[in-house]
Amino acid sequence: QPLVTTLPVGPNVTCGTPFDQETTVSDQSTAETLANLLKEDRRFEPPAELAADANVKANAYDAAQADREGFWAQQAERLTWATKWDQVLDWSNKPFAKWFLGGTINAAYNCVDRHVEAGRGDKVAIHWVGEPEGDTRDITYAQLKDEVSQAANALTALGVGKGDRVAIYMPMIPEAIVAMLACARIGAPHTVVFGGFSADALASRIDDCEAKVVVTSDGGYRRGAPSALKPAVDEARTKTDKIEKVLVVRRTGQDVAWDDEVDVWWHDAVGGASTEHTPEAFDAEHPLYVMYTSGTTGKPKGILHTTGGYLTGASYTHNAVFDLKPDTDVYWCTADIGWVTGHSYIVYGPLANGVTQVLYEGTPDSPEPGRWWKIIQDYGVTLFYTAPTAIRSFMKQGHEVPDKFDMSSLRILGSVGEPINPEAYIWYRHVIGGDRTPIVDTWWQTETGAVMISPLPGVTAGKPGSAMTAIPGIEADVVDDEGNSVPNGSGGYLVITSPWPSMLRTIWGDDDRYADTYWSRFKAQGYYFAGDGAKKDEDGDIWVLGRVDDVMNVSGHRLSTTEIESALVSHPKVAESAVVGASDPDTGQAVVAYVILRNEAGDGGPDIVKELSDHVRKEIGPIAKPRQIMIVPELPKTRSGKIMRRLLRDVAEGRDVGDTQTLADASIMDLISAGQATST
Ligand code: 6R9
Repeated sequence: QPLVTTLPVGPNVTCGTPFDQETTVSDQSTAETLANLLKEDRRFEPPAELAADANVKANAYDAAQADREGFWAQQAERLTWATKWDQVLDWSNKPFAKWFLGGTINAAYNCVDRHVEAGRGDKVAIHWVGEPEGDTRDITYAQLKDEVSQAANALTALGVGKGDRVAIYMPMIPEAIVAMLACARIGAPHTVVFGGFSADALASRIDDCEAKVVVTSDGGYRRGAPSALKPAVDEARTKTDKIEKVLVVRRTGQDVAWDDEVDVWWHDAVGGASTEHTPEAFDAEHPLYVMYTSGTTGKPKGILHTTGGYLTGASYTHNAVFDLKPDTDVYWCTADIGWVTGHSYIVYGPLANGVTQVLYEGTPDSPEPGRWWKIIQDYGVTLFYTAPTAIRSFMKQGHEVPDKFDMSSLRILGSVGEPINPEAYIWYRHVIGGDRTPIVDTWWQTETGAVMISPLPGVTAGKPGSAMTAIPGIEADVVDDEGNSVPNGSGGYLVITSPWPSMLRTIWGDDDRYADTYWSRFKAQGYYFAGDGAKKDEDGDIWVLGRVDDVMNVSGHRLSTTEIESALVSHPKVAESAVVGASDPDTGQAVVAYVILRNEAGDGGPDIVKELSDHVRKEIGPIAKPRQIMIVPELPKTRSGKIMRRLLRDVAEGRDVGDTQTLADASIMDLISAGQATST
């Protein structure tokens, strides 16, 4: 079946209208659209060899459905428990779940010690690659165990006890992982704050979860130069009085201000500590970490994950989705540990599974544009996990850069963070994966803790742009306003219909906000509301369309920003685009597109705006034609790489651009506002 690119919704009809109402869009464009979409109707079957030897086969879906709790109990057996649970799930106090009741476990023991005890101490856990060339370190599981034990002893000596919160504000160096595991080992929930966040953002998070110790470093390397971190912690200390001690790793050797009462060098405190440390077993529901994420209001939400269920989810999904073969695979996830992807798919999932992985400190194109591909070549990376925004920026540079490297070791490619447009998917598969590698487009959230919807590389015939179906053990659906499952061919809201082990347990300190944000929208059904729009295609496969606030309603037609962006990016002159719905007196909302051209397209020529507008009309239909197209040099992104559509909407609607605190480079907004003046 062709991919349906416009949600089939007619005037005055909300989500969930059956596909046959598409007939309300009755002009020549429908035929045109379908013709174009047929071109996109590609499927990629799993390679036969991979399918034959896959960790998870097709029968897992039915088995999990037949006995969901039994299935999860089986997955929990991947871990080593000090005491086995006596009840898998307690869902009597909805929406507050408890998993593996009565079980006790230590997450750090599972990520480190047990591999050493099993005779794999000499196996490399981390191939660390610093940004300065040649600055590398290989760390075995035995060495990791010693360092984590030392750090656990050092944190204890600094007064950190079970239940105390520790903030971690670090570059991508091994000590960041050591610090996280040391916290887990002593039962002190960590809150990792991305190193790109400002002192204000750091202070407000520390304040909210009352972290008494901060682990940081003097700095890290970014774009060929040392960039400082410690000064932001010093500044944060002027904004919150919660911080008692600051543990500082010396990474760059740059000068740092020093307060003898508070600051402690890592190499003194950790370096001087004993490598003997006995991990304590904690209750399965003991808090493991708090990860802050932005919500619809200004105040970030502290998403709480607990120990047993979270680790079960991270370990199982990492094994299933990447078809992990721990003895032979070399895994690399390019996320920063400051985001949930770094937590679940650099630290907890991969280390619980005992893999060898690459950890890279710096920027993708430093000192040269092919740095990432060189790392894949040098370390023989087999499993690679990154984000569409990175893929699109590599597309901009052209395939000549990756073509210079031997990446034949790769066997599976992953994508996460936003919908991957078919153009990027095809480029990723072809240029990076040599047309051999399945792509797993993994949909999940900080809140879900682990992947929820994804192809399975040995089972699923992937469709470019679709996250496909919920993985075994997870039950997801697309529902209409009333919470009814929509028929195939229709769009609606993405929900998860039953609890899962790695689900968030609450928002730190705010149970009401937790219940309200995620469980009130479909309270009658008891569904988790993800905040994303999605559609089911004619096969019932799921296409995630983006946040529901990014879904536009133009003249009663529901359009996805992602779909129009995807259409724009499929034009040969376009490198990247962002689309927003701006309020419009005639049509309710109107489509406004911001476009970055490819280098080789120059300024695009005199008719570029018309050309692109016609292209969107041709790809999707006249309804999707942008009211305005602005050619811009950059797009405003959060530090995790998500396009800040709110700011673009402000520009499109002629408002002052408000708070840009989480913007990676605030000067971009000036460029865009200036660009608007010349292109409208
Ligand atoms: C893991 C992570 C969550 C939001 C989520 C959705 C978007 C993530 C996606 C995707 C389409 C995918 N998202 N993965 N959309 N396809 N494969 O990114 O967590 O930072 O909390 O973001 O990201 O909109 O709701 P988080």
